[in-house]
Amino acid sequence: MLHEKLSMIYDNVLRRNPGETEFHQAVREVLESIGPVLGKHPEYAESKIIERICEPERQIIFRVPWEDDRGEVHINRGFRVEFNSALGPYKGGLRFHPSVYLGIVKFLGFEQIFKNSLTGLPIGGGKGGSDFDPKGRSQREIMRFCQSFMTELYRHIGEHTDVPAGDIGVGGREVGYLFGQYKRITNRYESGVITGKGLSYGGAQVRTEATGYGCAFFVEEMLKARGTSFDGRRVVISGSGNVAVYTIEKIQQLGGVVVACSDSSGYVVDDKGIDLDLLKQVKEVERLRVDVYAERRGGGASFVPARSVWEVPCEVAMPSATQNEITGRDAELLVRGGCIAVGEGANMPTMPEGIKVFQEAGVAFGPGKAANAGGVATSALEMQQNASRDSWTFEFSERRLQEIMRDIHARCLSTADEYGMPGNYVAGANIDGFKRVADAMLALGLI
Ligand code: NDP
Ligand code: 2IT
Repeated sequence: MLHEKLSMIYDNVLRRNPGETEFHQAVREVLESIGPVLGKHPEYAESKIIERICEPERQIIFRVPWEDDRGEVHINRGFRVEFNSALGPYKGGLRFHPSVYLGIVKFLGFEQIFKNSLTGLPIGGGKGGSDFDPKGRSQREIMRFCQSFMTELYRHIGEHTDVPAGDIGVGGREVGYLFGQYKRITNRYESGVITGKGLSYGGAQVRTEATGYGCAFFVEEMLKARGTSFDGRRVVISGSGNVAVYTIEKIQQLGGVVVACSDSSGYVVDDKGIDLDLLKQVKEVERLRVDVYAERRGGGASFVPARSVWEVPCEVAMPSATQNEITGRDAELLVRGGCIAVGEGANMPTMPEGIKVFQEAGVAFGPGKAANAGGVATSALEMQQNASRDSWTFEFSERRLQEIMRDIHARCLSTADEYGMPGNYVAGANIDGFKRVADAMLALGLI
């Protein structure tokens, strides 16, 4: 339930941003958590900090024309929402997926403000992308699209202004093409303008692995807080992209058994545990669908088309595909199947009804803002290395990531305690993330 003042603010957000349902959902979740903060800090309400946070500092929408391999012209739409720069340059990924529209970019940008704040590093919040569908496109088509996208985006970004990275549909290959075009247009080798770069041209160790590894570390902390661990536990993961693959890798190192993963065509179950080398070969190298994994794996592994992976019983669930993929019913199924912990690798993968089911059942629920913050945190470490023209070892970088995830976990718990909601990671993450941004905004005057 919303505090009266917050309810008015929320109604205003609905009125000012019609049709942007994912953005409404993301705002509502934060507003539901911060009621108690307003009681303690009337100065936030007096200076309309919340109304200001809900309004992006700048929103850019642009045309992206490109030609496919047959010479046909296509027009896509590009977006960059520069949401909040109180803590540092706007920072957040780019998503290329046909479902992208302003409401998706704004929900992601809004969440990114609080996530980035939680990392404790000097980064503001932003997000961008396009409704371009990379599926089935050749390497040259992808390159031409990235070049056209950057030909407009370059004027809005910079290492001190706005620093994009990857998200769905944007990985190392796309970041390379984007950076190459930025460098060419500006005639500047400005490494810190984008993160997720390849190791041969300014990328950082562990950035590729960071979101998945970080999410596994976060869930390990939640399990530890309950006196248990991943050891021998049955884990189900959705997706089989960047976040999913490196979540699986770290969970296997921590002793968990990942028995299922998915993509938009369906899911695979492999009770002996996913063969990660095979999964990487099929998904990362050959860019094929998960059914090919089941086919090549043979005995024991099977592919289930067009169904939700959440029907597979598990003790730990790690949604790592997309928003709103766990419904209230999925959550009930998971709880009945013995699920004790959920770590959101994806952004907002659990619907509000699902979160309620998990929390009421006493499941340790790690929201995306906290659990998947390792990706952007390691991006900030990449910016740090670029600024000092240095590069750190894999071991050192992974240690930094683990410390950051432990710190986020501890702050979520202590903030939830302080506000009388022990064990509520959603409240802890939203309140802690909000306070740091709000304090910076107060200090900076009316911005
Ligand atoms: P990838 O593009 O590498 O992988 C996405 C995976 O999710 C694919 O398996 C894809 O299947 C599946 N997927 C995507 N959209 C849908 C959909 N609408 N329905 C069903 N399955 C879908 O992206 P990432 O792994 O980078 O991102 C996954 C999630 O993690 C996103 O929510 C992203 O915002 C979040 N995230 C990513 C970070 C990063 O550093 N990359 C950092 C923090 C969060 P298919 O190929 O069939 O579409
Ligand atoms: O959702 C996210 O945090 C990301 N896609 C990563 C953003 C980044 O700037 O590394």
